[in-house]
Amino acid sequence: MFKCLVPGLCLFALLGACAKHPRAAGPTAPMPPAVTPHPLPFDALLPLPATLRPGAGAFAVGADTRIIAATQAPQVLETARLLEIYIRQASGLTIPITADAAGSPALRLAIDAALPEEGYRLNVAPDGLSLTGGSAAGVFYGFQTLRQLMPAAGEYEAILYRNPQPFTIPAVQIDDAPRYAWRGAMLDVSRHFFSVEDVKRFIDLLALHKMNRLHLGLSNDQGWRIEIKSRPNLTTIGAATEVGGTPGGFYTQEQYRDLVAYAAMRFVTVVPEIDMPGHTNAALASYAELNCNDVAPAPFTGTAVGFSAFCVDRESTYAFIDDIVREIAALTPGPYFHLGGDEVKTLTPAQYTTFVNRVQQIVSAHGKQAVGWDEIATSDLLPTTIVQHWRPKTDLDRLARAAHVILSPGDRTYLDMKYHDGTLLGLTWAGLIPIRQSYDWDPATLVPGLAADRVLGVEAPLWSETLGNIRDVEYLAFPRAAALAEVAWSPAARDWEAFRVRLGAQAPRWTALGINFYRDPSIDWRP
Ligand code: TNX
Repeated sequence: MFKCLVPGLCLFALLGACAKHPRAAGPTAPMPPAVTPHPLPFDALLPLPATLRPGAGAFAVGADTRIIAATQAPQVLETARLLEIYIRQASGLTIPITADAAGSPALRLAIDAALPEEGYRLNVAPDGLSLTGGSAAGVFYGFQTLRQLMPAAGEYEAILYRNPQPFTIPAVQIDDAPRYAWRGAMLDVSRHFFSVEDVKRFIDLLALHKMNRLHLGLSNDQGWRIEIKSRPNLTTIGAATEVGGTPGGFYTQEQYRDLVAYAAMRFVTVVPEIDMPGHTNAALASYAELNCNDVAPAPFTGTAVGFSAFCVDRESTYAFIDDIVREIAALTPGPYFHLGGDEVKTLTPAQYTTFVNRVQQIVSAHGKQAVGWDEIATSDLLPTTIVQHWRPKTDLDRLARAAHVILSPGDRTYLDMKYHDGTLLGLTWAGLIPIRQSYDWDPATLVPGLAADRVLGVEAPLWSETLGNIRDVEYLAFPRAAALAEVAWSPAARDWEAFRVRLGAQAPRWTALGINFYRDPSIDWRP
């Protein structure tokens, strides 16, 4: 029987009583008993849905269950396929996907354009389940919620049971939509390089938490990570290194296209960043003419910042940037191009703003919307340019005048900060960031004077100076990325105690997925 053990969680479900959750009535064909217990099914939802009303009873997934794709939109069929795989892995049952299924209990996927675009309504009752999205994205997010209402065993790729084992999904109605449009993470593939497979896994983990932007740091002092056909030295020279002197790497254009397409299937938009005019040693080492003294510097494998810059007074620098932006824009279906702009210490303010003004024009000429770190707020921003806030206390008055802002305050969202003094990985310049600090804040009131409607959302950057492989990435990202996903998706009210319980409830799923998450001792992780 389902019991409401967490008052905070039941409170948000004001509209419904905590329902009993009896074992579902069996289908007509003889079946083994339902074996999968759902001790606290609604406590496993993260990010928290906007509204949830528990119902009575449960829907039993059994051998006669069908998935109905009421729309033939390819992306909905893809979600239907994910649902089918999940059920197969959780139960051993192979259930068909059909356009209709008269008489059979069904899981029905549909689109209703009257719902918010990324929103969905999930209705689970003993006689059927319907998941309706405002778009294919909404159906996908509804599936992520449904996934958290099904046994975590479904995350294991090996099929556990040889004999069909039905399970139940508790009756509920969930109406949900994101608070913010921009729910992102940034992965720095420059300081250390991560393979296409690693990045795909990272995308999967973002999508599970309903995040929809992957900002990829594709260049920095220590390495250049994307093939540019008109500038081959960037990969023959610039890509060879990474922090610590281990070999770097790069994505071919074909690999990058594949990555972007993989992300798009999961409703994640890739935001490519080429950081400039600073953080450019890898490019400067590849092409001598980008340096004012025409001397290419040696590759850099340390972690200092602020020492490099393009020769911004030369026309040839802009011809170079035009080549880069043109090629990357052509490979990137998403509307954004991130031009970096942070930590430039060797140019005058006038040189810096002239440069940023010009690069915004190049980005716009290639059909993309510019994004830049918050230093760019000193320039003449185009009406479309997005400013990414990162320095917790610097230039906030200028930031408050920007038209579009992404919030990545270093002291709350920087996934590369240590959790505590003893964390082996990570940095400390923005302080230690325990989970509660990532969770307990409101994007609408963070920057004094910044109108709430100028905040596009939240992004959690993960810089990779100290991260040698994807397991290290996961250790710093989880659980904080999940906390930030909730800050970006869920309504403003925060309930730390209820969140702790829901976070602890992720352990079986995250373990099944093999996530190397930090088991913070203040959280009661479920076995
Ligand atoms: C500052 S955040 C940087 C990066 C570093 C990071 C380390 C930002 C825009 N610039 O170059 O990797 O600190 O936390």
